[in-house]
Amino acid sequence: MPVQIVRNDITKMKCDAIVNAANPTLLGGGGVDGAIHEAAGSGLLEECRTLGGCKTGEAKLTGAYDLPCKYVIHTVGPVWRGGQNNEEALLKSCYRNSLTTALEHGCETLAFPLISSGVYGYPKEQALRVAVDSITEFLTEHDMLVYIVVFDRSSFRISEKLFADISSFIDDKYVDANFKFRFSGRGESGESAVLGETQILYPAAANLAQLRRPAKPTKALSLEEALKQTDESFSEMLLRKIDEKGMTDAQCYKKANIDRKLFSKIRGDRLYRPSKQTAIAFAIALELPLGEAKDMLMKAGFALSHSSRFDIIIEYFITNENYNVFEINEALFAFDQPLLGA
Ligand code: AR6
Repeated sequence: MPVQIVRNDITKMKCDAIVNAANPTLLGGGGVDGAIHEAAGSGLLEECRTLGGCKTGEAKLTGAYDLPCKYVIHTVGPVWRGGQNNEEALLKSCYRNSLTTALEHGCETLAFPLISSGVYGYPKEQALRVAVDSITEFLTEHDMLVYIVVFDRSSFRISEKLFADISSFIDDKYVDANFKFRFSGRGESGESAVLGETQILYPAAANLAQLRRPAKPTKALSLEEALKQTDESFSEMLLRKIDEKGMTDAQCYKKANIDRKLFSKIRGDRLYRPSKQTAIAFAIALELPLGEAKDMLMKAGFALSHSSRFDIIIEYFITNENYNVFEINEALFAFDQPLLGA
């Protein structure tokens, strides 16, 4: 997962490098800067004294001393002055310069705090959006695992309207599913509403049409032979859909926010069983309508259930044709659900 949003203290991150939200003197301060200097020990301040400060939007690298990483990249975010004073461009350049510096020093993993979103006053929601956009843009050209480390839940607040919309969508679906289950035990499609959505767990049994076909009076098949005869697998469907959408593999796995190595595994193994989050991330990246998304999930042995808030939130975004994996993750986070790919 090339960009992961995690809740942690950045001084505890075991990455090749962590980024410090510093000030132009580079001589320490409060917030994340204070925490990093305290955890690194006095050697960090001594090295910082030799650097001659740092301009807003730029980045400078030091050793990490007592921290569990190799480097600290110090960057200076803009002070928020209402948003009309080049704040966004300067914040983007903090991310770009820090990422470039990390790349130049061979870093494969890097952790950012939400730069400028504390003492410097940048609104957290907007700061998060700039962080995600800048890092995603960089990762379309480079391979790196980047964490955005948020300290408090308020960094991750979706708009009240979106929250209310999703809440009422969950209420509708949740009530709907429970009602059908309790009072009739059967959904409109004739299948048990709850069980019909959740019980199909294995790809070999996923194709109901195939199950309904009369059994051929042939000799028993070995398991391997039987598996070969199942319909198109998840991996095959994924590759076919990528071609149909005219995407490259890289465009697809990057949009899904899936690691290249994991994608290669899926590509190379026709019967690969991805996790539910991975399967959903691909369905989102391919912008599949709900029916096809469910079909793809079924190939991996999963379903979207109305008895799971996570599933209903995914359904909400697909139904509203919003396929932005980061926005979906923000909403999942706001509703205390696991994130896609995390
Ligand atoms: N780990 C992760 N995130 C943290 C941590 C931590 N240990 N501590 C705070 N945050 P700030 P800025 C979050 O104020 O806005 C310093 O004095 C915090 O919740 O550290 O860029 C410098 O010397 C917030 O979301 O940095 C500068 O003078 C985010 O980190 C000035 O503050 C950034 O908050 C820089 O201000």
